[in-house]
Amino acid sequence: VATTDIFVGGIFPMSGGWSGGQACYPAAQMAVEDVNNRSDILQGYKINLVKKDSKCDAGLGTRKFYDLLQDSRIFTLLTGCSSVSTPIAESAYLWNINVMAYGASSPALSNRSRFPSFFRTHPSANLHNPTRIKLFQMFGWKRIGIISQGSEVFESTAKDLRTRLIQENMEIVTQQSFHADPKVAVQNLKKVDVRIIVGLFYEGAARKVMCEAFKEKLFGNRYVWFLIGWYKHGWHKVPEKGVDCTEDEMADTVEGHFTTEILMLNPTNDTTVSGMNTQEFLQRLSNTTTDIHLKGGYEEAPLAYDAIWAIAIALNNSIQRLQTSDLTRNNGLILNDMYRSLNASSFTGISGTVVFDSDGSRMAWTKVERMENGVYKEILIYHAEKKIMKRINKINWKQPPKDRTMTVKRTLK
Ligand code: ABU
Repeated sequence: VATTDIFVGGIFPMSGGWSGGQACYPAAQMAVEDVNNRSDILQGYKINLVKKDSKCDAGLGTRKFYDLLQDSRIFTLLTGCSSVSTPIAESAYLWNINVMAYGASSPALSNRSRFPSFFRTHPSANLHNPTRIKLFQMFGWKRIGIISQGSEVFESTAKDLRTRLIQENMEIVTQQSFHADPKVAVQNLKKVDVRIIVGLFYEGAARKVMCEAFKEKLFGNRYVWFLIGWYKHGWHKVPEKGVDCTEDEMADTVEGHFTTEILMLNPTNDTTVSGMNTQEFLQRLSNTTTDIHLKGGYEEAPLAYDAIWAIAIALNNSIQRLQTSDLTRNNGLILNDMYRSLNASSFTGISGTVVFDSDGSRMAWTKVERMENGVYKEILIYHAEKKIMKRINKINWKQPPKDRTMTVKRTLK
């Protein structure tokens, strides 16, 4: 039986600030095979994933996008990394292209007028902020410092955090931003004696910041760092150009830090649209690449898998509705109809229920972990909208650190 080819462009960062393509590409490819093997979806069609590596670099990613534009059969794109997804999503609709990000957390991407044809299975990083604030409240911390990399993904997250901290009558002691070198920004944190610090940056920058924190002695029992939870396993041990701290120094510095992350795996073991449950998915994923659990993007792999299913289901509906065999982006028919289909999407995926809100994004639970004795320990999960918290493990400390120097009042006798 003759089949018609469908071409989906896939931009995967195989290295760089978030090397999520390492595990997300095998997951997306697995979804492509699963969809192609189904007889009840896109029957008579075969999806082909055309892979490009952006290295999580906005310039290179944009160049790869232009490469993909040379083929008019590409009317839908998968993207990872906010810094790459942003310039692509800002212009893709002008070429009648839909963008589905499996790995873009930037809150700024939740903006239909700026990104008219953008959807994402990856939730917005703003979801971390109510969780951070919940923890600050639990431990009585009101003086908070923020240090972020100068990129829209982190700046828009920091802006939302600021607003929420002010609403909760908390003090933003300082907000520092840096581009290539965080030295001065870390020194400034030290100057104002802030003890509770939220760090918003990509993984490579995290190594630089934590090495500077070591040099400034901004670690240990008196300090609490909140970092992002999607860095690669063992991220602080990876050598980084310009970082001269030893592995032991890095290990001492990151000991005791918290991470927040959005739960990306369906918490139930329900059968999903693919017929697999989450355990079966993880088992199959582990067969795709050696030690895939140590690769960048392992946590996000369910989002990449579900992104292909979201595209396939929407396309299946559009093809039936349009009764067309013109699967190019030339006339914009596919873009408009898929937009409608994606907006109406609702299915049980490996990452949970896949539905897109009016900004093309989704909601989810968050998880808090803490590094204790060099390994991450799950502390709790939190659902900000429902205000439900489930504690998992106790924190191993005698008492929480204070958010300020204690002033001892002496009484003269
Ligand atoms: N969880 C990975 C997000 C990467 C990014 O937003 O660039």
